[in-house]
Amino acid sequence: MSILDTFRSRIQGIKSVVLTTHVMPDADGIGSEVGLCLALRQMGIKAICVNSEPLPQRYRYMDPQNVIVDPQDFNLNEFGQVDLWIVVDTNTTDRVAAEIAPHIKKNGNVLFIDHHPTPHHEQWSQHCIDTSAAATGQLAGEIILGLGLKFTPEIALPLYTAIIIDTSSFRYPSVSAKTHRLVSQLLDTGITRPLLIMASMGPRKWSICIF
Ligand SMILES: [Mn+2]
Repeated sequence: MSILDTFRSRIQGIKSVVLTTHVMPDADGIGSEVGLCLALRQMGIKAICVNSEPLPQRYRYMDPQNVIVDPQDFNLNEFGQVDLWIVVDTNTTDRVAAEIAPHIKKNGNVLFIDHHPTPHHEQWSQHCIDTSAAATGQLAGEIILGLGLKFTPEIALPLYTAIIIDTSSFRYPSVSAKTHRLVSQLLDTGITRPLLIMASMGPRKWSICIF
């Protein structure tokens, strides 16, 4: 079953999703969960992200709608039933924060979206895992397009950041034509690339850029 078909089948008929990522969230984890969360909301699904650590200052711009909450602010009773947990950029609850992992295990309905190898080969078909993808953000973007949803700037910016940081600005061999095709559609939303790079990577001295 393709990743898109797997995702589609897992969200079929569901009303609520909680997303999270690995401990010490990086740009790929944050970007993928925010992009998917906003896309799921476009579909009328109640969605929120729960991270155990606050967003680093340099990544705050990736979540202008504050879809990420910390576990203290996430009241399961208030949120109601969780139909599905989505974990991005890792494929094991061992790498999910200790405050969050028990909720996922207790619920049991979990979908991993990831590009890292996993020892649990038998579970690959049940999850959205593609080790050839340059970033989880690439997988998330391809899923969103595959569902027929439109990229908004608020979806595109975190996904673009995820890809650019995880590929170290398109330097790794995992970057493919598919990566660039997706990125072109992200940029078509009008997101501002130079500001983004400055905001996420910090200032660079000209000497570093030139030499
Ligand atoms: Mn990644």
